[in-house]
Amino acid sequence: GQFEEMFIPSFFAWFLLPSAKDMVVCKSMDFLRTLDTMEAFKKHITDFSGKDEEKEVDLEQYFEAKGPLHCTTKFCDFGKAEGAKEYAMKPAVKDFYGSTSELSLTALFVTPRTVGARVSLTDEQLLLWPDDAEKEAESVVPAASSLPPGSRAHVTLGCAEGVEPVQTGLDLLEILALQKEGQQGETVDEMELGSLTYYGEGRWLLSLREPICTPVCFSSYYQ
Ligand code: 2AM
Repeated sequence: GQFEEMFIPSFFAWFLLPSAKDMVVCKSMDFLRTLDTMEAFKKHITDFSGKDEEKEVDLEQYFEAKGPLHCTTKFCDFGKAEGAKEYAMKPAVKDFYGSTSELSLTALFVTPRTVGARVSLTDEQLLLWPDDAEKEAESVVPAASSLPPGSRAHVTLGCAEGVEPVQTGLDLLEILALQKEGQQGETVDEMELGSLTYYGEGRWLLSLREPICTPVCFSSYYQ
């Protein structure tokens, strides 16, 4: 019949509930505001300003937030993405659809392209994580497929002008790949929120002392 064909969404995700969204935005804005006034950041300002060493960078203005805050599980592109239909039909996806849980944000990161939060998934949440999410990034981040499942999980908090949100997960994987290779980065500061490390080329990671826990609903987006 006419209702049998399943309409596959743009993407499946855990969506932050409205009550939690403001708190997360607030904390990330606080972080950006602190970061761009730090001497360590100013030392590497050309990562963000291009050649101009004198230029001030206002990170709050630099990034633009887009759409509802969420952690994508599977980008489906209305069924056009590889594995979209298989994912939509997974028993776990049906079982958990519309259910609420808590996401644990364990780090904030900034690059010249994106700002995001790293998400540490629970074993139950990993049931909704696609097997090939990390491997799909291999052409951009060669070491991605050797990272554990869920490594790519993140919330995009903002993108620089002209940058698509898919970049945020790739930026996170790049930092995790550097860590795995044994690059310690340069721990620049103990901030109130946690310890801040610089990985070169404008890549900053703040490991949160206390994870930010936020209520979410597993659902999908059709626009
Ligand atoms: P995001 O998960 O980093 O925010 C719609 O474009 C959503 O799907 C965005 O949230 C975006 O990035 C994510 N997205 C877009 N293209 C993607 C891709 N090729 N792989 C994974 N996620 C993608």
